[in-house]
Amino acid sequence: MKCQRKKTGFSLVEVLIATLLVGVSMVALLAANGASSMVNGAGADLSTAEFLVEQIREWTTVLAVVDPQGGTTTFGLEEPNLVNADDIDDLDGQTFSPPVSAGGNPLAQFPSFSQQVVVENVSATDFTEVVGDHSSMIVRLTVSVSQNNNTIATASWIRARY
Ligand SMILES: [Ca+2]
Ligand SMILES: [Ca+2]
Repeated sequence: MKCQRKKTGFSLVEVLIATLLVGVSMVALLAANGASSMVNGAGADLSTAEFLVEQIREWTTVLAVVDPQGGTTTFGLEEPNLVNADDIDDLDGQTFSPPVSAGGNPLAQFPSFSQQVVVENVSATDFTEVVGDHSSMIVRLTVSVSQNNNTIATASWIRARY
């Protein structure tokens, strides 16, 4: 008499295929997680850069367009140091590394970032046309924020001397 046993469980091939599929899924999940982390990191860096642009914007908001004492005699820093800056062109050509706050104080918590400031007089009819220092009533400020020497945010805005 022949005894027939019913097969139960999985064959070796089925187990190997299932293991392979689980492994491929795990690799895909890890890759997606890594890509997500990189995107989150880039987003955080960009947010920091925008914050640092805003610090310069706030600082210059309270500064005069031309020096309160010297007027248009000098383009650049008339004071002995930046702590005493009192007009916008005092910041021209400055690089702040570590970056500075709206009060001009170093922000040591961002050591890999720096702020570069350019101040230029531009045409009153074309803000993209740079003219001679103090030769127009319009000043354009450009702030670039870099991280490890890579520029990641730039912003320009206009101030008028009226
Ligand atoms: Ca000044
Ligand atoms: Ca000045």
